Amino acid sequence: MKKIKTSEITPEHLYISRRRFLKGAGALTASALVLAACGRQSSQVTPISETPTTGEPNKGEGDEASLTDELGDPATSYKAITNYNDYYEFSTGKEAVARMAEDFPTSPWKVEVSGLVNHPQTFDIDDLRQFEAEERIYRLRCVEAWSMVIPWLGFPLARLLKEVEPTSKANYVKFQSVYDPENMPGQQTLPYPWPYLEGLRLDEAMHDLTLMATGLYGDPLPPQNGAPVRLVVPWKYGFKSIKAIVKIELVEEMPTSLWMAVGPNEYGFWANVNPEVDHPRWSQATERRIGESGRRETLYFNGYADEVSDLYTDLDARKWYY
Ligand SMILES: Nc1nc2c(c(=O)[nH]1)N[C@H]1C(S)=C(S)[C@@H](COP(=O)(O)O)O[C@H]1N2
Ligand SMILES: [Mo]
Repeated sequence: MKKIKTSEITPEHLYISRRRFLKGAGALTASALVLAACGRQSSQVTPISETPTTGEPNKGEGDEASLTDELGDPATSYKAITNYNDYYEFSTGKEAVARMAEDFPTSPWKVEVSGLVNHPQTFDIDDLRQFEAEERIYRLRCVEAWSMVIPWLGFPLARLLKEVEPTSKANYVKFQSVYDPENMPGQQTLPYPWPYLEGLRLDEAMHDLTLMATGLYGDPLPPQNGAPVRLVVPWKYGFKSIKAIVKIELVEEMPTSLWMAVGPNEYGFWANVNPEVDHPRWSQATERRIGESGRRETLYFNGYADEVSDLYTDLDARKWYY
């Protein structure tokens, strides 16, 4: 296997923005949620309770360049992040999702955490908002070879898992999205084994980069991006970052994700971004960064190799993907 150099560990502060938000981030209020669901005009944006040290998050056209990831690449515009979405519960049309998800009810909402844990617990979404939210500016690399830079607001999944205490038998974490065909037209029309399921190995789930995201650009997550809470695993292809989570289960065996059930040769369990392992139907060597012209080279582990490659010393390089 080709070993990735881990000599230069990226200090945490390079990928964690210095902007921190108060417990229960005041942004996540019912009124802000309503605004997020009613379309966005800058005059309507509810200010967050604690003003970020870098000033109000930039969501206006053209202002986003002031926000960058740790590689210096500008955050993708709020408009693109919220209007170009993969969310098959609504539609396969990326530009149709935002409108179709507009009225999707995300409150009340509960997340059940169960399985091989000492303290199973069902969290109300408001309880989850008590986990101190921080801003993480991550690259998102879709398996279809487009990418974005997204300023999430959220908390490391590890914090939640520590509260429920996985037992020694727990090897994997299984995530389940909401099943709500009445409000999700794709669940009626698309022939997939709903609900959307995903999984991580326990050490991947406990990694500090693995985020439970509740917000975007300092505001609550809009429905099309997975409100009220979704996973973000930035070194894996985007389909691992499951939206609208209602259940998290600690299990012994590797779970079968929706995409493994649908196309095991195309969308495997590991799905680590790897420019050297092509998708059976297209190259993964380069990608199209939304908002840019031309293509850019895809990075090993989507640019997070220094942080995560040690998790995979036992895995064959090809398995990074499959
Ligand atoms: N429940 C659910 N989660 C999902 C998906 C989906 O169709 N349903 N699509 C995935 C894919 S393929 C990608 S690339 C990302 C896109 O996230 P974004 O729309 O917030 O950019 O969400 C992932 N999470
Ligand atoms: Mo995707």
